[in-house]
Amino acid sequence: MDWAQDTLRAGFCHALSEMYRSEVPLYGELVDLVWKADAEAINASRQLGGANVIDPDEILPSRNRVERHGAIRLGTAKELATIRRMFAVMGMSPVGYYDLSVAGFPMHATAFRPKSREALARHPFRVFTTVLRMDLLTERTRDLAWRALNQRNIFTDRLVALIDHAESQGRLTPDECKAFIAEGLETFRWHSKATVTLEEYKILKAEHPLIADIVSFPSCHINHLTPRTIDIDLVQKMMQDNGMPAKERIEGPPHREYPILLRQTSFKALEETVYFRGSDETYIRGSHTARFGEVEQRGYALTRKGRKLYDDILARVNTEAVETEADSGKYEALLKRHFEEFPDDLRQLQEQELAYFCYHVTPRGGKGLDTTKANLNQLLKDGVLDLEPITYEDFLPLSAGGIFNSNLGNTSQSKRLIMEADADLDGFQRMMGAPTIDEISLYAQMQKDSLETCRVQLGLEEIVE
Ligand code: OOG
Ligand code: NI
Repeated sequence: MDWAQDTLRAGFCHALSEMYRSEVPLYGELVDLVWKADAEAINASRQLGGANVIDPDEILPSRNRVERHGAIRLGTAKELATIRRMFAVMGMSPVGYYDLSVAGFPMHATAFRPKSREALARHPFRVFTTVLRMDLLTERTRDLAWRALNQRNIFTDRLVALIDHAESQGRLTPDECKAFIAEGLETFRWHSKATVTLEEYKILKAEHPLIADIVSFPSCHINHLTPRTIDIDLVQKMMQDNGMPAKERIEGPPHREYPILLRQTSFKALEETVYFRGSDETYIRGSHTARFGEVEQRGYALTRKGRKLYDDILARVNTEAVETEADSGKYEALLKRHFEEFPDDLRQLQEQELAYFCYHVTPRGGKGLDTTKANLNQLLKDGVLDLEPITYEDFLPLSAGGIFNSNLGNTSQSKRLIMEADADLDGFQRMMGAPTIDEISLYAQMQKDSLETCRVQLGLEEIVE
Protein backbone atom coordinates (compact mmCIF):
# COMPACT_ATOMS: atom_id res chain seq x y z
CA MET A 1 0.00 0.00 0.00
CA ASP A 2 1.76 3.16 -1.04
CA TRP A 3 -1.04 5.28 -2.49
CA ALA A 4 -1.65 8.35 -0.31
CA GLN A 5 -0.55 6.61 2.89
CA ASP A 6 1.85 9.39 3.86
CA THR A 7 -0.92 11.95 3.47
CA LEU A 8 -3.29 9.83 5.54
CA ARG A 9 -0.65 9.43 8.26
CA ALA A 10 0.06 13.17 8.28
CA GLY A 11 -3.67 13.95 8.38
CA PHE A 12 -4.25 11.53 11.23
CA CYS A 13 -1.36 12.92 13.28
CA HIS A 14 -2.58 16.47 12.74
CA ALA A 15 -6.15 15.57 13.74
CA LEU A 16 -4.91 13.72 16.82
CA SER A 17 -2.78 16.70 17.82
CA GLU A 18 -5.79 19.04 17.48
CA MET A 19 -7.93 16.67 19.56
CA TYR A 20 -5.28 16.39 22.29
CA ARG A 21 -4.79 20.17 22.27
CA SER A 22 -8.47 20.63 23.08
CA GLU A 23 -8.45 17.85 25.67
CA VAL A 24 -5.22 18.94 27.39
CA PRO A 25 -4.68 22.69 26.82
CA LEU A 26 -1.28 22.56 28.51
CA TYR A 27 -0.09 20.36 25.63
CA GLY A 28 -1.00 23.22 23.27
CA GLU A 29 1.03 25.61 25.41
CA LEU A 30 3.98 23.23 25.31
CA VAL A 31 3.84 23.04 21.51
CA ASP A 32 3.82 26.86 21.31
CA LEU A 33 6.75 27.00 23.70
CA VAL A 34 8.74 24.53 21.58
CA TRP A 35 8.24 26.72 18.49
CA LYS A 36 9.48 29.73 20.46
CA ALA A 37 12.49 27.84 21.80
CA ASP A 38 13.45 26.62 18.34
CA ALA A 39 13.17 30.11 16.87
CA GLU A 40 15.31 31.44 19.72
CA ALA A 41 17.92 28.72 19.25
CA ILE A 42 18.17 29.55 15.54
CA ASN A 43 18.49 33.29 16.26
CA ALA A 44 21.12 32.71 18.91
CA SER A 45 23.15 30.62 16.47
CA ARG A 46 22.91 33.41 13.87
CA GLN A 47 24.27 35.91 16.36
CA LEU A 48 27.19 33.64 17.17
CA GLY A 49 27.87 33.34 13.44
CA GLY A 50 30.60 31.27 11.89
CA ALA A 51 30.27 27.53 11.74
CA ASN A 52 27.60 27.52 14.45
CA VAL A 53 24.81 29.01 12.37
CA ILE A 54 21.84 26.65 12.32
CA ASP A 55 20.35 26.41 8.89
CA PRO A 56 16.68 26.01 9.78
CA ASP A 57 15.96 24.14 6.57
CA GLU A 58 18.73 21.71 7.25
CA ILE A 59 18.29 21.00 10.93
CA LEU A 60 14.57 21.76 10.96
CA PRO A 61 13.29 20.30 7.75
CA SER A 62 9.54 20.54 7.45
CA ARG A 63 9.21 17.14 9.10
CA ASN A 64 10.39 18.39 12.50
CA ARG A 65 7.69 20.99 12.68
CA VAL A 66 4.88 18.47 12.36
CA GLU A 67 6.67 15.61 14.04
CA ARG A 68 4.86 13.95 16.95
CA HIS A 69 4.99 10.74 18.84
CA GLY A 70 2.19 9.52 21.05
CA ALA A 71 1.69 6.65 23.46
CA ILE A 72 -1.21 4.31 24.08
CA ARG A 73 -1.68 1.35 26.43
CA LEU A 74 -3.71 -1.68 25.39
CA GLY A 75 -5.23 -4.52 27.36
CA THR A 76 -5.69 -7.55 25.11
CA ALA A 77 -4.26 -9.49 22.17
CA LYS A 78 -7.32 -8.61 20.12
CA GLU A 79 -6.71 -4.91 20.68
CA LEU A 80 -3.03 -5.20 19.79
CA ALA A 81 -3.73 -7.23 16.65
CA THR A 82 -6.35 -4.74 15.47
CA ILE A 83 -4.23 -1.67 16.23
CA ARG A 84 -1.43 -3.25 14.18
CA ARG A 85 -3.79 -3.51 11.21
CA MET A 86 -5.01 0.06 11.77
CA PHE A 87 -1.48 1.48 11.81
CA ALA A 88 -0.53 -0.63 8.78
CA VAL A 89 -3.15 1.25 6.77
CA MET A 90 -1.18 4.43 7.60
CA GLY A 91 2.15 2.89 6.63
CA MET A 92 3.30 2.26 10.20
CA SER A 93 4.99 -1.02 11.19
CA PRO A 94 5.84 -2.47 14.61
CA VAL A 95 9.53 -1.64 15.15
CA GLY A 96 11.47 -2.77 18.21
CA TYR A 97 10.49 -4.58 21.39
CA TYR A 98 10.55 -2.92 24.80
CA ASP A 99 10.34 -4.95 27.98
CA LEU A 100 9.01 -2.62 30.67
CA SER A 101 8.98 -5.20 33.44
CA VAL A 102 12.56 -4.26 34.35
CA ALA A 103 11.17 -0.95 35.57
CA GLY A 104 8.33 -2.62 37.45
CA PHE A 105 5.60 -2.12 34.81
CA PRO A 106 3.57 -5.27 33.91
CA MET A 107 3.73 -4.29 30.23
CA HIS A 108 5.72 -4.75 27.05
CA ALA A 109 5.69 -2.67 23.93
CA THR A 110 6.61 -1.86 20.37
CA ALA A 111 6.62 1.37 18.39
CA PHE A 112 4.51 1.70 15.26
CA ARG A 113 6.30 3.94 12.77
CA PRO A 114 7.25 4.30 9.11
CA LYS A 115 10.29 2.21 8.20
CA SER A 116 11.90 3.83 5.19
CA ARG A 117 13.96 7.00 5.05
CA GLU A 118 11.59 8.39 2.44
CA ALA A 119 8.40 7.72 4.43
CA LEU A 120 10.02 9.06 7.61
CA ALA A 121 11.01 12.21 5.75
CA ARG A 122 7.47 12.68 4.46
CA HIS A 123 5.88 12.21 7.89
CA PRO A 124 7.47 10.47 10.87
CA PHE A 125 4.41 9.94 13.11
CA ARG A 126 5.03 7.17 15.64
CA VAL A 127 3.03 5.63 18.46
CA PHE A 128 4.62 3.82 21.37
CA THR A 129 2.17 1.00 22.08
CA THR A 130 2.22 -1.07 25.23
CA VAL A 131 0.09 -4.04 26.10
CA LEU A 132 -0.67 -5.43 29.53
CA ARG A 133 1.03 -8.68 30.57
CA MET A 134 -1.74 -10.59 32.29
CA ASP A 135 0.79 -13.23 33.41
CA LEU A 136 2.43 -10.65 35.68
CA LEU A 137 -0.72 -9.71 37.59
CA THR A 138 -1.94 -11.25 40.82
CA GLU A 139 -4.96 -13.47 40.42
CA ARG A 140 -7.53 -11.06 41.82
CA THR A 141 -6.36 -8.21 39.62
CA ARG A 142 -6.17 -10.47 36.59
CA ASP A 143 -9.81 -11.55 37.00
CA LEU A 144 -10.92 -7.96 37.39
CA ALA A 145 -8.90 -6.87 34.36
CA TRP A 146 -10.28 -9.70 32.21
CA ARG A 147 -13.84 -8.81 33.03
CA ALA A 148 -13.42 -5.11 32.31
CA LEU A 149 -11.37 -5.58 29.14
CA ASN A 150 -13.56 -8.26 27.60
CA GLN A 151 -16.69 -6.14 27.65
CA ARG A 152 -15.14 -3.17 25.85
CA ASN A 153 -14.56 -2.52 22.17
CA ILE A 154 -12.11 0.30 21.50
CA PHE A 155 -12.71 0.35 17.72
CA THR A 156 -15.85 1.59 16.02
CA ASP A 157 -17.53 -0.84 13.60
CA ARG A 158 -17.01 1.63 10.77
CA LEU A 159 -13.26 1.77 11.49
CA VAL A 160 -12.95 -2.01 11.40
CA ALA A 161 -14.90 -2.07 8.12
CA LEU A 162 -12.52 0.55 6.68
CA ILE A 163 -9.48 -1.48 7.78
CA ASP A 164 -10.95 -4.59 6.10
CA HIS A 165 -11.64 -2.54 3.01
CA ALA A 166 -8.13 -1.03 2.88
CA GLU A 167 -6.63 -4.50 3.23
CA SER A 168 -8.71 -6.02 0.46
CA GLN A 169 -8.52 -3.03 -1.94
CA GLY A 170 -4.92 -2.11 -1.14
CA ARG A 171 -5.96 1.54 -0.77
CA LEU A 172 -8.53 4.02 0.49
CA THR A 173 -10.16 6.82 -1.50
CA PRO A 174 -9.83 10.41 -0.19
CA ASP A 175 -13.35 10.22 1.25
CA GLU A 176 -12.59 6.93 2.95
CA CYS A 177 -9.39 8.48 4.37
CA LYS A 178 -11.48 11.25 5.91
CA ALA A 179 -13.79 8.71 7.49
CA PHE A 180 -10.79 6.65 8.64
CA ILE A 181 -9.36 9.66 10.48
CA ALA A 182 -12.67 10.56 12.13
CA GLU A 183 -13.38 6.98 13.21
CA GLY A 184 -9.78 6.31 14.23
CA LEU A 185 -9.73 9.29 16.60
CA GLU A 186 -12.48 7.60 18.63
CA THR A 187 -10.02 4.89 19.69
CA PHE A 188 -7.71 7.51 21.23
CA ARG A 189 -10.30 9.86 22.68
CA TRP A 190 -10.49 10.54 26.41
CA HIS A 191 -13.55 9.32 28.30
CA SER A 192 -14.19 10.60 31.78
CA LYS A 193 -16.68 7.82 32.55
CA ALA A 194 -14.90 4.72 33.81
CA THR A 195 -16.19 1.23 33.11
CA VAL A 196 -15.31 0.05 36.62
CA THR A 197 -16.48 0.94 40.12
CA LEU A 198 -14.39 3.04 42.47
CA GLU A 199 -13.60 -0.07 44.57
CA GLU A 200 -12.38 -1.95 41.51
CA TYR A 201 -10.32 1.04 40.41
CA LYS A 202 -8.66 1.17 43.82
CA ILE A 203 -7.72 -2.51 43.67
CA LEU A 204 -6.23 -2.11 40.20
CA LYS A 205 -4.37 1.04 41.15
CA ALA A 206 -2.95 -0.46 44.32
CA GLU A 207 -1.22 -3.11 42.23
CA HIS A 208 0.07 -0.59 39.71
CA PRO A 209 -1.38 2.79 38.66
CA LEU A 210 -0.83 1.89 35.01
CA ILE A 211 -3.01 -1.22 35.36
CA ALA A 212 -5.85 1.04 36.46
CA ASP A 213 -5.15 3.36 33.53
CA ILE A 214 -5.26 0.51 31.01
CA VAL A 215 -8.27 -1.34 32.39
CA SER A 216 -10.73 1.26 33.70
CA PHE A 217 -11.84 3.15 30.60
CA PRO A 218 -13.79 2.39 27.42
CA SER A 219 -11.01 3.50 25.00
CA CYS A 220 -7.21 3.51 24.98
CA HIS A 221 -6.89 7.29 25.40
CA ILE A 222 -3.68 8.78 24.10
CA ASN A 223 -1.68 9.48 27.27
CA HIS A 224 0.79 11.99 25.83
CA LEU A 225 1.86 13.57 22.60
CA THR A 226 5.38 14.76 21.99
CA PRO A 227 6.68 17.48 19.68
CA ARG A 228 10.36 17.53 18.68
CA THR A 229 12.73 20.39 19.45
CA ILE A 230 16.26 21.33 18.45
CA ASP A 231 17.15 22.62 21.94
CA ILE A 232 15.65 20.64 24.78
CA ASP A 233 17.78 22.40 27.42
CA LEU A 234 16.16 25.67 26.40
CA VAL A 235 12.67 24.14 26.43
CA GLN A 236 13.27 22.75 29.92
CA LYS A 237 14.35 26.18 31.13
CA MET A 238 11.38 27.88 29.47
CA MET A 239 8.97 25.36 30.98
CA GLN A 240 10.35 26.12 34.42
CA ASP A 241 10.32 29.88 33.81
CA ASN A 242 6.71 29.68 32.64
CA GLY A 243 5.62 27.84 35.76
CA MET A 244 4.71 24.64 33.96
CA PRO A 245 4.81 21.55 36.20
CA ALA A 246 8.02 20.39 34.50
CA LYS A 247 9.90 17.29 35.52
CA GLU A 248 13.10 18.00 37.45
CA ARG A 249 15.51 16.82 34.80
CA ILE A 250 15.93 15.85 31.18
CA GLU A 251 16.04 12.08 30.68
CA GLY A 252 18.53 10.28 28.49
CA PRO A 253 22.12 11.15 27.59
CA PRO A 254 23.60 14.43 28.78
CA HIS A 255 23.95 17.50 26.56
CA ARG A 256 26.58 16.91 23.88
CA GLU A 257 28.07 18.60 20.85
CA TYR A 258 26.98 15.60 18.75
CA PRO A 259 23.69 14.36 20.22
CA ILE A 260 22.99 10.63 20.46
CA LEU A 261 19.75 8.68 20.81
CA LEU A 262 17.04 10.66 22.51
CA ARG A 263 16.60 13.24 25.26
CA GLN A 264 13.17 13.88 26.71
CA THR A 265 11.42 15.94 29.33
CA SER A 266 7.76 16.46 30.15
CA PHE A 267 5.25 18.20 32.31
CA LYS A 268 3.80 15.97 34.95
CA ALA A 269 0.50 14.18 34.49
CA LEU A 270 -2.58 16.14 35.44
CA GLU A 271 -5.15 15.05 38.00
CA GLU A 272 -8.45 14.89 36.17
CA THR A 273 -12.03 14.40 37.26
CA VAL A 274 -13.52 11.06 36.29
CA TYR A 275 -16.74 9.27 37.15
CA PHE A 276 -16.82 5.71 38.40
CA ARG A 277 -19.71 3.34 37.89
CA GLY A 278 -22.01 3.29 40.87
CA SER A 279 -25.03 1.13 41.45
CA ASP A 280 -27.73 1.29 38.73
CA GLU A 281 -27.18 4.23 36.42
CA THR A 282 -25.44 6.48 38.90
CA TYR A 283 -21.83 7.64 38.78
CA ILE A 284 -19.44 8.54 41.56
CA ARG A 285 -17.04 11.43 41.14
CA GLY A 286 -13.34 10.70 41.53
CA SER A 287 -10.02 11.49 39.88
CA HIS A 288 -7.40 9.88 37.67
CA THR A 289 -3.86 10.92 36.80
CA ALA A 290 -2.41 9.78 33.50
CA ARG A 291 -2.19 12.38 30.75
CA PHE A 292 0.79 14.62 30.22
CA GLY A 293 2.84 16.44 27.59
CA GLU A 294 6.37 15.61 26.59
CA VAL A 295 9.08 17.07 24.38
CA GLU A 296 12.04 15.36 22.76
CA GLN A 297 15.30 16.09 21.00
CA ARG A 298 16.52 13.39 18.67
CA GLY A 299 20.17 12.48 18.17
CA TYR A 300 22.04 9.84 16.22
CA ALA A 301 21.16 6.17 15.89
CA LEU A 302 23.76 3.99 17.59
CA THR A 303 25.13 0.65 16.43
CA ARG A 304 24.83 -2.33 18.77
CA LYS A 305 28.33 -1.52 19.97
CA GLY A 306 27.40 2.12 20.57
CA ARG A 307 24.22 1.17 22.37
CA LYS A 308 26.12 -1.23 24.59
CA LEU A 309 28.57 1.51 25.54
CA TYR A 310 25.62 3.80 26.29
CA ASP A 311 23.90 1.18 28.46
CA ASP A 312 27.15 0.30 30.28
CA ILE A 313 27.89 3.92 31.10
CA LEU A 314 24.34 4.53 32.28
CA ALA A 315 24.44 1.44 34.49
CA ARG A 316 27.62 2.77 36.10
CA VAL A 317 26.02 6.17 36.64
CA ASN A 318 22.99 4.58 38.28
CA THR A 319 25.00 2.28 40.52
CA GLU A 320 27.12 5.17 41.73
CA ALA A 321 24.04 7.34 42.18
CA VAL A 322 22.41 4.73 44.43
CA GLU A 323 25.63 4.13 46.37
CA THR A 324 26.20 7.83 47.00
CA GLU A 325 22.50 8.65 47.43
CA ALA A 326 22.93 11.35 44.82
CA ASP A 327 20.32 14.10 44.57
CA SER A 328 19.31 15.34 41.13
CA GLY A 329 22.15 17.89 40.96
CA LYS A 330 24.75 15.27 41.82
CA TYR A 331 23.11 12.86 39.40
CA GLU A 332 23.59 15.38 36.60
CA ALA A 333 27.27 15.71 37.48
CA LEU A 334 27.71 11.93 37.54
CA LEU A 335 26.06 11.63 34.16
CA LYS A 336 28.32 14.28 32.67
CA ARG A 337 31.46 12.76 34.12
CA HIS A 338 30.77 9.16 33.10
CA PHE A 339 29.64 10.14 29.61
CA GLU A 340 33.01 11.73 28.88
CA GLU A 341 33.89 8.20 27.90
CA PHE A 342 31.50 8.33 24.96
CA PRO A 343 33.34 10.05 22.07
CA ASP A 344 31.75 13.40 21.20
CA ASP A 345 33.28 13.72 17.77
CA LEU A 346 31.78 12.77 14.42
CA ARG A 347 34.84 11.06 12.98
CA GLN A 348 35.44 9.07 16.15
CA LEU A 349 31.81 7.95 16.25
CA GLN A 350 32.27 6.74 12.69
CA GLU A 351 35.71 5.20 13.03
CA GLN A 352 34.82 3.34 16.21
CA GLU A 353 31.55 2.19 14.65
CA LEU A 354 29.44 3.63 17.44
CA ALA A 355 26.83 5.36 15.26
CA TYR A 356 25.18 4.86 11.84
CA PHE A 357 25.78 7.18 8.90
CA CYS A 358 24.54 7.84 5.41
CA TYR A 359 27.35 8.52 2.96
CA HIS A 360 27.19 10.93 0.03
CA VAL A 361 29.49 11.65 -2.88
CA THR A 362 30.72 15.25 -2.46
CA PRO A 363 30.42 17.80 -5.29
CA ARG A 364 34.09 17.36 -6.16
CA GLY A 365 33.35 13.67 -5.95
CA GLY A 366 35.49 11.00 -7.49
CA LYS A 367 37.14 13.06 -10.21
CA GLY A 368 40.29 11.27 -11.16
CA LEU A 369 39.69 8.15 -9.04
CA ASP A 370 41.97 5.60 -10.61
CA THR A 371 41.08 2.47 -8.71
CA THR A 372 38.25 -0.03 -8.76
CA LYS A 373 38.44 -0.79 -5.06
CA ALA A 374 38.60 1.97 -2.46
CA ASN A 375 38.76 2.19 1.28
CA LEU A 376 35.88 4.02 2.99
CA ASN A 377 38.06 5.93 5.41
CA GLN A 378 40.40 6.96 2.61
CA LEU A 379 37.46 8.24 0.56
CA LEU A 380 36.33 10.29 3.56
CA LYS A 381 39.84 11.62 4.14
CA ASP A 382 40.21 12.56 0.48
CA GLY A 383 36.90 14.42 0.55
CA VAL A 384 35.33 12.14 -2.03
CA LEU A 385 32.60 11.14 0.38
CA ASP A 386 31.07 12.92 3.31
CA LEU A 387 28.91 11.53 6.06
CA GLU A 388 25.62 12.42 7.64
CA PRO A 389 24.53 10.78 10.90
CA ILE A 390 21.29 8.81 10.77
CA THR A 391 18.64 10.07 13.19
CA TYR A 392 17.46 7.74 15.95
CA GLU A 393 13.78 7.11 15.19
CA ASP A 394 12.98 4.91 18.19
CA PHE A 395 12.50 5.16 21.94
CA LEU A 396 14.39 4.95 25.23
CA PRO A 397 11.59 4.32 27.71
CA LEU A 398 13.81 2.84 30.40
CA SER A 399 15.54 6.09 30.90
CA ALA A 400 17.98 6.78 33.66
CA GLY A 401 15.20 8.12 35.84
CA GLY A 402 13.05 5.03 35.49
CA ILE A 403 15.67 2.54 36.53
CA PHE A 404 17.04 4.89 39.12
CA ASN A 405 13.65 5.17 40.85
CA SER A 406 12.94 1.49 40.73
CA ASN A 407 16.21 0.85 42.53
CA LEU A 408 15.13 2.85 45.49
CA GLY A 409 13.87 -0.07 47.53
CA ASN A 410 10.42 0.07 49.05
CA THR A 411 9.27 -2.46 46.50
CA SER A 412 5.98 -4.27 47.02
CA GLN A 413 5.70 -7.99 46.48
CA SER A 414 3.60 -7.73 43.32
CA LYS A 415 6.12 -5.27 41.93
CA ARG A 416 8.99 -7.58 42.75
CA LEU A 417 7.17 -10.32 40.83
CA ILE A 418 7.10 -8.05 37.80
CA MET A 419 10.71 -6.92 38.10
CA GLU A 420 11.98 -10.47 38.28
CA ALA A 421 10.09 -11.51 35.13
CA ASP A 422 11.84 -12.17 31.82
CA ALA A 423 11.18 -10.33 28.60
CA ASP A 424 8.65 -12.14 26.42
CA LEU A 425 9.13 -11.14 22.80
CA ASP A 426 7.54 -14.36 21.57
CA GLY A 427 4.46 -13.79 23.68
CA PHE A 428 4.22 -10.23 22.40
CA GLN A 429 4.46 -11.28 18.77
CA ARG A 430 1.91 -14.02 19.32
CA MET A 431 -0.51 -11.48 20.80
CA MET A 432 0.05 -9.12 17.89
CA GLY A 433 -0.15 -11.90 15.32
CA ALA A 434 2.94 -10.56 13.56
CA PRO A 435 6.68 -10.19 14.16
CA THR A 436 8.33 -6.97 15.28
CA ILE A 437 11.09 -5.51 13.14
CA ASP A 438 14.58 -5.15 14.61
CA GLU A 439 15.34 -1.42 14.62
CA ILE A 440 19.12 -1.81 14.48
CA SER A 441 18.89 -3.78 11.25
CA LEU A 442 16.85 -0.95 9.70
CA TYR A 443 19.63 1.56 10.47
CA ALA A 444 22.32 -0.86 9.27
CA GLN A 445 20.45 -1.31 6.00
CA MET A 446 20.12 2.47 5.49
CA GLN A 447 23.87 2.85 5.92
CA LYS A 448 24.56 -0.04 3.57
CA ASP A 449 22.17 1.28 0.91
CA SER A 450 23.82 4.71 1.00
CA LEU A 451 27.27 3.16 0.52
CA GLU A 452 25.99 1.11 -2.37
CA THR A 453 24.63 4.26 -4.05
CA CYS A 454 28.04 5.91 -3.60
CA ARG A 455 29.79 2.87 -5.04
CA VAL A 456 27.63 2.97 -8.16
CA GLN A 457 28.05 6.75 -8.55
CA LEU A 458 31.80 6.46 -8.29
CA GLY A 459 31.90 3.51 -10.66
CA LEU A 460 33.79 1.38 -8.14
CA GLU A 461 33.72 -2.36 -7.80
CA GLU A 462 33.97 -2.24 -4.06
CA ILE A 463 34.12 0.17 -1.13
CA VAL A 464 35.91 -1.57 1.70
CA GLU A 465 34.64 -0.64 5.17
C1 OOG B 1 5.28 4.37 27.92
C2 OOG B 1 5.55 5.56 27.05
C3 OOG B 1 6.94 5.57 26.43
C4 OOG B 1 8.50 7.40 25.54
O1 OOG B 1 8.61 8.52 25.02
O2 OOG B 1 9.48 6.76 25.97
C5 OOG B 1 7.17 6.81 25.63
C6 OOG B 1 3.97 4.50 28.63
O3 OOG B 1 2.91 4.27 28.02
O4 OOG B 1 3.97 4.89 29.80
O5 OOG B 1 6.28 7.40 25.09
NI1 NI C 1 6.82 9.52 24.93
